[in-house]
Amino acid sequence: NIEAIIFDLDGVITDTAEYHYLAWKKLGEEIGIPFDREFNETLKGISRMESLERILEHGGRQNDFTSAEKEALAAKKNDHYVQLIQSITEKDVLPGVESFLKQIKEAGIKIAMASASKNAFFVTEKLGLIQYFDHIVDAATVIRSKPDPEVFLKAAKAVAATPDRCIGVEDAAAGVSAINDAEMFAVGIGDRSVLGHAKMVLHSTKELNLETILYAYTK
Ligand code: B16
Ligand code: MG
Repeated sequence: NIEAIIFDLDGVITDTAEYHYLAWKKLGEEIGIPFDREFNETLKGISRMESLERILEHGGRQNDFTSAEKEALAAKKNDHYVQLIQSITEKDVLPGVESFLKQIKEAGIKIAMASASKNAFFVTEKLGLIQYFDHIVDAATVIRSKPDPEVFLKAAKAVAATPDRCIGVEDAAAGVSAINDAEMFAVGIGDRSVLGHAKMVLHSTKELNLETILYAYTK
């Protein structure tokens, strides 16, 4: 029996990727590293500090800043981001997500979140979904980011679920790897060519359905 379903946030529950993009772009312009949407794809699901490192490398400036300066740049990006996410509402929940959460609750299965974002709690509150979650892992307590399974294992532990009785839902390749290494059942949302290592791949959140997923799990 399934004990918990553990969700990623950005790309699964809502599309904050656009806001992350705008915030990084603004910071990039401030330090003379312009980049486009295509490069931004490589930042999805990646933690704040790691994203900054990738941007600096992209601009050939990885050796130009001290670690204190890097902390300040990351904080500045977050200020831009926090400003943008103030306008998030229930309308920003991806299609099919809330009815899926309802199905899980009614089935008596725990719901947890394993996001790399330190703003996950705030965003979930803004989306009006906070009441569905039994636990949201505080990203600040996670030492090793995805693809490491740490965040998913922490989420399972918090809701007293056994990893092999958990389902993880992710939109990023690193996230699917994290779920696999946690020995959970991975459901990927997106492109099969990117998420082929997931046990089940759905094209969009509209296809999220508890019955179908439980069937695939038991098969
Ligand atoms: P923050 P997820 C990730 O969310 C985003 O995809 C990624 O772009 C972002 O850098 C990361 O959270 C950290 O976010 O700066 O708010 O702590 O996909 O793991 O839900
Ligand atoms: Mg994601």
